[in-house]
Amino acid sequence: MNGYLEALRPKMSEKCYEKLCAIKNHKVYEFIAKSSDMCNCEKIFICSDSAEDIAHVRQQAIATEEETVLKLEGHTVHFDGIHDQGRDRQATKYLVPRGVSFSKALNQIDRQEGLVEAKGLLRDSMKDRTMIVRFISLGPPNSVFTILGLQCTDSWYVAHSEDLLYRTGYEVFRQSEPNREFLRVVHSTGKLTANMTSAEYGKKCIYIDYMDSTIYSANTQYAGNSVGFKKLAFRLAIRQANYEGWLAEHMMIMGVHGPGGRKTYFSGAFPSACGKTSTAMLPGETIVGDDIAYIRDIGSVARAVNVESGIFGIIQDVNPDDDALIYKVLNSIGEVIFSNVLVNEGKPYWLGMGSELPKEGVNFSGEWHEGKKDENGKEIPAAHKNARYAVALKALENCDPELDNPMGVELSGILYGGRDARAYVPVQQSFDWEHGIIAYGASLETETTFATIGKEGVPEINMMSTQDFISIPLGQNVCNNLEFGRKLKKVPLVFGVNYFLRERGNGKFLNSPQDKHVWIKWMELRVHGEAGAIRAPTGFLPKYEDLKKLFKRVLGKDYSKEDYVKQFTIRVPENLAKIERVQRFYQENVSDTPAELFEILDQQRQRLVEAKERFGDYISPESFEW
Ligand code: SPV
Ligand code: MN
Repeated sequence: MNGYLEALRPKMSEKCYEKLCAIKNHKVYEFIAKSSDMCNCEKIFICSDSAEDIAHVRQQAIATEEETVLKLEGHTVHFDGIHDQGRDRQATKYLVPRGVSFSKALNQIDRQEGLVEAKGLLRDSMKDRTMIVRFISLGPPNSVFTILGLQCTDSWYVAHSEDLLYRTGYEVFRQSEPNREFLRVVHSTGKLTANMTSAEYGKKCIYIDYMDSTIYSANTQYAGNSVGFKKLAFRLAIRQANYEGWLAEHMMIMGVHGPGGRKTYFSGAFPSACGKTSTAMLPGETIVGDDIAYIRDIGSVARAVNVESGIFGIIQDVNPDDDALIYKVLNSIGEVIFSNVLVNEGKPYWLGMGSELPKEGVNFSGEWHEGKKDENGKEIPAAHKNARYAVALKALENCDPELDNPMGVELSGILYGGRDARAYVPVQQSFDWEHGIIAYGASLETETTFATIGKEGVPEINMMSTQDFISIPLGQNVCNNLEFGRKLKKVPLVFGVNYFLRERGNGKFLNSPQDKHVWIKWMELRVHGEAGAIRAPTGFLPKYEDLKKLFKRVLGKDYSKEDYVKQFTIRVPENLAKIERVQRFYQENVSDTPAELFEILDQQRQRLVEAKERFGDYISPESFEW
């Protein structure tokens, strides 16, 4: 008899014990037993993913008041604490063994010290509570992409969210060989307030122990910090990908529908709240995933899967005009967990939903009325900007049929986009793989958003949009990306996009949110060699005539030459300043930066300087067209 199993038995029903015994992996028993011991839970619930177990999880989330039922069937709402409304960068740290050097830009703590702290915070955290055990398959099960995950949590809301967002994994664990590896997460919301939110937010800790493939999360409920398979397991997957020669990326995946019924797949990396989900959701296209992709070289072709099977999306600005598809789902019967919205008479409301909001209700601050102030005298909005919805992808009519293809989908293009008010044009194509990875991916600059706790609008470098999740030396990450493409026979085209370019002088956005649809259609044509381009110093730019046709066809809009010139003018001083900032970031923070990064940026600088000598500081795209 296994000692761990024996130790766990008194905390479980006979049924749960049987479910656990059916998994023949003693490391599973060991992790559950150690978590149970540390957290001192009263009971353990093993979720086998049967309809009955899944219903039980949902029902418990409601019974414990972590979620409240809304009017429409299948809808519930969950609130996180007022100080727990986004990913917490300060509280998220890598446990780094003594003597190992990690890039300065990564938040880290000595491993031993961090383990003592995390375990101290989790000690006795589940006294009088049930610990829920969930098994998950990251990526389609039984495929070369599959990574298994196991989470122990005391939050029924977290366990319920995992249902909507991930592929179930109990059966995969059951059928796996006894020594199958898996990622481990132990999470506790910690002490609770009367509103069922984490009370001790000052003691929040999200520690990543990559030596043991384990994540410790305490005193938080916000899904990005607590749903282990979202950004927590992602950090470990990036490390595994590094050793095994594939890529784990913060990318959406979508099928773009082109002429003659063809479908071409793209993946795209954007920092949080920079248009990733809305790109993947463009009407008329199909979505494979909106947040995390694993990409492998299979037969010298880049193939990608969605790690998840649902969306934990930002609800702000989801309205019938800008996001019709998801708006419909959020207003239909079916399972949805809303978080941090405003609730009034059983109905959820959010900012930018396209209709008026009630003047009172319940929100993340508790009972709310218009004009209510927080502890610093600041007015509390009706709903949080980072309010979200969780839905299964299969609930969407635009879900791509290849979602569960164990071989993934073939990527023909990859895009990188940030919140860049000043420099980059709305869309451009790189000269080659290396140029794209360095000038668009590694140089991705953005402004901080409400998706992470802290000040908004602070410009920063966010390499490949994975800066918050990279768990290997940053230079190594750049090398891995460079290497990956070099080995492919069919190299995806690389594009840089920028939905946030502002007009010089008046600061107005130069594009509407719908314009991204034109850019993606242009990329699709480029993949098939059906659109021309202009060779500018920063990449290939679209030609006016092609965009004009696309604006008409896709959006029914007339696209003026004047708008084109404003949007696609190469701003030399801004581009040179950007290169300076990127170089400085790597020089100061990333000791293992590959020389190639500096070379490619130097070449770009050179091209810009030469163009400036010929044409001046601000160069119309048409100057390059000959
Ligand atoms: C993001 O912030 O990038 C998200 C949401 O996708 S979460 O990671 O869950 O915070
Ligand atoms: Mn994300």
